[in-house]
Amino acid sequence: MPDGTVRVQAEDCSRDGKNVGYHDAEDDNKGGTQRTYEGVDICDQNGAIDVCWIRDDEWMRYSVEVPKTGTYEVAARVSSLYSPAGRFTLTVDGSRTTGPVDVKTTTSHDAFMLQPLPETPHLTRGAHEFVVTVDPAAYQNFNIDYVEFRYAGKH
Ligand SMILES: [Ca+2]
Ligand SMILES: [Ca+2]
Repeated sequence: MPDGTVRVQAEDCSRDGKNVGYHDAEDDNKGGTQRTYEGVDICDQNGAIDVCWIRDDEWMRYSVEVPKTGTYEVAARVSSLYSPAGRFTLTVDGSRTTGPVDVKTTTSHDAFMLQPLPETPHLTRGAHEFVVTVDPAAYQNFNIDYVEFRYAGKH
């Protein structure tokens, strides 16, 4: 990874429990991988551990530590055999929203692609929080492996 790039694994969303760390449509982990004691759905797709079974108005909360102050390009590694595949927004520190992002088909749930997000948030060095929220009005059937923050300069 280039210097200044941070990856946040989708399956590592907050462990503060349902409706605090995440919201999921059902209380069981339909993917059956990791965290089988709670409702966030985690799959193992040919070695990519991801959040799967994404539906309705689900969301996941994350923390991220960025190494330096500046502008960050944000991208999500996603997969779906459907088109449309889904739509989500990413909100940093409770207020700055990027998206909505229409997930592009990757031809298979096992074929992941890094999809860039439209905005480049300015972040100060240190800890931040972000939430990935899927659009309840859109058809949702995609998987997410990780979100990547790539340092893009000081401006
Ligand atoms: Ca789900
Ligand atoms: Ca992952």
